[in-house]
Amino acid sequence: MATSLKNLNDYKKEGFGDISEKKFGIVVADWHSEITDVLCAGAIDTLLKHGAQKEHIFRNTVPGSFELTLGAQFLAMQEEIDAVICIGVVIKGDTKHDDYINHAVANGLTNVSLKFNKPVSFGLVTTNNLEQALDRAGGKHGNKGVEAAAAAIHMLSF
Ligand code: DLZ
Repeated sequence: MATSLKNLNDYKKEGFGDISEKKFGIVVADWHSEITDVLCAGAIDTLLKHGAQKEHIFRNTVPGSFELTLGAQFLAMQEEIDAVICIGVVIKGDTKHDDYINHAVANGLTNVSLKFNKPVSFGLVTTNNLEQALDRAGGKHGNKGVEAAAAAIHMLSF
């Protein structure tokens, strides 16, 4: 659970390097798009707030979170892309689909990041219900898209 100490929404701009020449690929899952759109807007706002140029942000969609990995790979393999931000929402249902998707995405994005030596951030909101997801998309637990963008920016200054 996000806490006041761990919530990256509060990251300070001074902690990051100059990203004005950096290029960002964003992959957004269409599944639960009413929420992923808000997360993506939070990510883009954060990049702009920290000095990225609008023309340097490339937003792409994939059908569902399971496809985030391949989408991330398509972007990460492009030399001009410096970091990739992945956004999705997986809500628990009657079956274990969420487990399979979440693990696949976590492992997949880790592999892409290591394979291409680029930040690939995990903006996957994984919740038990819709309310918890909304709480993390501009609600009481902040906006996880903001956090995913902040993590990518931070890693670029590593
Ligand atoms: C199939 C499926 C289900 C049941 N739930 C979600 C979800 O909560 N969030 C999400 O992003 N995607 C879901 N999907 C779609 C899969 O991620 C994937 O797009 C399909 O299985 C096709 O490969």
